[in-house]
Parts: sequence; structure tokens; C-alpha cells
Amino acid sequence: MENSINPTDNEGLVESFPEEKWRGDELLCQINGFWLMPHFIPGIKRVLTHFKPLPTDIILSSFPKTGTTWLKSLLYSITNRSSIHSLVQNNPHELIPFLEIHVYGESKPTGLGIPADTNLDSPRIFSTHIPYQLLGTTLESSGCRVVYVTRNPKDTLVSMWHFVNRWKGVEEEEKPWELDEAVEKFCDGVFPCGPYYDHVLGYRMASLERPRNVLFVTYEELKSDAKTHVRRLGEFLGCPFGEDEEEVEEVVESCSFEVLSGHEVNKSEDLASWFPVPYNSFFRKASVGDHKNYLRPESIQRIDELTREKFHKFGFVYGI
Ligand code: PAP
Repeated sequence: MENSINPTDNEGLVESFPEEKWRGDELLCQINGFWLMPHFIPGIKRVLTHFKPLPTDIILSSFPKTGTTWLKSLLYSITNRSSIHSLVQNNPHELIPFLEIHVYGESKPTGLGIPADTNLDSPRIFSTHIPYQLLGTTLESSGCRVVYVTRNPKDTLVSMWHFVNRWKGVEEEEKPWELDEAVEKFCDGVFPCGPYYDHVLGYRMASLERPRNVLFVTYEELKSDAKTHVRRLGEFLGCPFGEDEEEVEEVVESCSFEVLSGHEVNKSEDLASWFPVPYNSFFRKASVGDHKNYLRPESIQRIDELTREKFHKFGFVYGI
């Protein structure tokens, strides 16, 4: 789909898009059917205007809270096997920059800034939460490889709810985000980068149409058989593992929640350099099905109905 953001509208046009409250009085802006956080819109616009991927680039795409941090550590380790120890000193988000934040974000007014300390040897790896419906034209233009990770909608919602309640302003001053409000907004699609279902389907369709360029992986399949999927990622990224299982095991182990969340850098209460949230908020529980400990049966039923309507009806039997 062509994106309808006028390339000359680089700054200050947030007001011209529909707005809606998603958490207390906080607003999201709707662009091409997706609800985006106003703070990130200038960066997103710059990505859509300026970013020209190289054919060798790897783009990790995801809806928030579906496994981005995990996949960052995996993609980094798979493509930089001799530097796997970097994960001990660096939060995965600082090894792989977000396009719309670290590369083209607010602090990079020219839209061309790549942080000097970012490891951007070829292949360059970037991440993004931008929906395929907005970024697809850019991605297709270069033949770069895209890895998309998704996660059960209920676990994604619960993970986001916890995460938002760790944001600096929310934790210290504002009222906590109520879970029922989060459910309501998730189902309405008025959720950062939402609707979740459209985000997932955009990349899923792309992976079906262009399987050599877009790999679709789920959090749950990675959890249940990480070794198989790490091998699959290696093949897809053009750096396959040999017969030796040890290398695969080392990658899986080094990127496991248990190991990663134990590093001082990831246990830190310090605020991340790019967003006012502590580094340790990217590592909470990492379990499949945790929503059952939080969501009311009526909420589960409501989301499951939506999942059937949005996914199952169209042949994607996932998410319940
Ligand atoms: P982001 O979109 O803000 O970057 P993202 O990394 O996608 O967040 O999601 C965080 C979730 O991944 C957390 O899930 P939880 O709230 O259900 O616990 C976090 O615990 C989980 N996570 C982080 N690192 C790993 C890992 N190495 N393995 C598995 N899950 C992980």
C-alpha cells in the first residue's frame, strides 16, 4: 500500500490526524488506520521519507511486547557469533537500533543519524514497530530481509499493561493504567501501533507473498523449540549453522530470558537512553499464557472472539 504521509510534512502535523485517548488523557494519532504515539510520529515520517534499505539489511519488525528484545539478542548473536559476549554489557536494544527512535527519532533532526556506537557492520540490523501497511513499499524496494515476531494477543496485552505501568510518569505521578481500560482499548485497536490484528496480518501476508524476504515467527514456537527456530533464522539470514549443535545451543542459551535478565545492564533500574522506562522493564516474566493470571474470563472470551473473527476466519489459526 502507498503510504499517504506527505514526504514534505516532516514536523508538527500531528494535529491534522484523528486523535483518540488510549490511557487516561494520553492521545494516539491515527495514520493509515494505525494508532501511533505522537512522540514517535516525526521519526516514523522520517523513516518513510528517508530510509533506503540496502539489500543486505535485516529489519526486525514487531508489534510492541511480542518478543522484540529477545529477537534483537538472537539476530545479533546469529549474525555476530564471535561478539556474542556483547550481550553481557549491552541491553539488546542498544545493539540493534530502532529506526524510528534511534536512527530517525526526535534527537536526530536530519533524519540521517546513526548512533556512532551502533554496530552497523554488514549486515546492518535495524528494528521497527512500524506496520507493514506503512513501511512495506520501503521494504520491498530493496529486497532486504525482514523478520517479524508475533505473540498471542492476550499475553501481548498483559505484557504491555505491565510495561506501561512502569513508565516513569505513570509509576511516579499518574494513576496506574487499569487493566479493564487496556482490554477495552486493545479490542478497539486504540493501542500503540494498533490495531494489533492489522499489524500482524500485514506482515503475515507479506511473509506468504515474499517468503524469501519476510520470515514470520511466533513467540510461542520460539519458546517451545528455540533450537529449531534459531537454525531457521540462521538459514533465512544467510548465516546457517553447521552440523554442530553446540553453536546453536550457545546462541539459545546466551539469549534466553534467564541468562539475559541476569546481566547487570538488564537488571538496571536506570532509565533507558531512548525512552523513560527502566532497562529492567524489558524483562518481566517471559512466560506463555501469563494472561490467565490477570484477565477476567469475560475479557478472555471477548479477545478470543475477536481473534477468531480477525485471524481464524481468514485461515490464520493462531492466538487462542
Ligand atoms: P518492546 O516491544 O518494548 O521491545 P518486547 O521485548 O517485545 O518489548 O516484549 C517484552 C516481553 O518479552 C516481556 O514479556 P512479559 O511482560 O510477558 O514478561 C519480556 O519479559 C519478554 N522477554 C524479554 N526478553 C526475553 C527473552 N530473552 N526470552 C523470552 N522473552 C523475553
